[in-house]
Amino acid sequence: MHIQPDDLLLIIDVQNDFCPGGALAVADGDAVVPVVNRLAAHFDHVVLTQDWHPAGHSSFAISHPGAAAFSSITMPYGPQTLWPDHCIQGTAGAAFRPDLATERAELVIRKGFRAAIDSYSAFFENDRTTPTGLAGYLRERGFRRVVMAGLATDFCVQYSALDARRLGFETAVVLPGCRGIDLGGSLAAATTAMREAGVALVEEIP
Ligand code: VGL
Ligand code: ZN
Repeated sequence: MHIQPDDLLLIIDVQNDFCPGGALAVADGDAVVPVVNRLAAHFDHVVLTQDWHPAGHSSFAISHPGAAAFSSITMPYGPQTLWPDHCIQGTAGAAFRPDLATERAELVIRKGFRAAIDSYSAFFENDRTTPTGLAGYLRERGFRRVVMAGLATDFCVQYSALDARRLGFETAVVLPGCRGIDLGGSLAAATTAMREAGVALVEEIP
């Protein structure tokens, strides 16, 4: 692994609700934990994201009477997939997986905390303009490359990786450390979009 001092590992949403048994379980989601832990041991700098919704969040199907989970609606900021209730602030489902090595994280970015808007990306909410503050943090600290892994490949990892590229960071996604939800072909579409945007999709740290 050729890790430089200005490389950052960004670990996306490795939380109980996205793992088997959780409210929005990603198939085999817990399999990312040993991969991510091994990565974290090699990086000088690690940041975590945590999906962190208030109860009744507008991305929850239950907030839209008659709408089914995994269907799509149009919100003022654009299309939004509706999800089962998940990652509700302070619940066990929102906690990091107990076996995730969190101790070396220098920052935890919480996202999705505004009731009226979802946030897949670690950088911008789903209107693609409201910042989380992470870009400023990375720039101020002088990071050049962002290496990502976590859950889910086709939602929060993809959106974060596309935004990192848009912001001018060299960006890599370590695929063995990711698992996808795959709604209607979203996993293949995400892979294509990331590749076309110049995200390095890698098996190991290049
Ligand atoms: C995510 C759906 C809803 C993710 C978060 O972490 O990919 N997906 N909230
Ligand atoms: Zn969410």
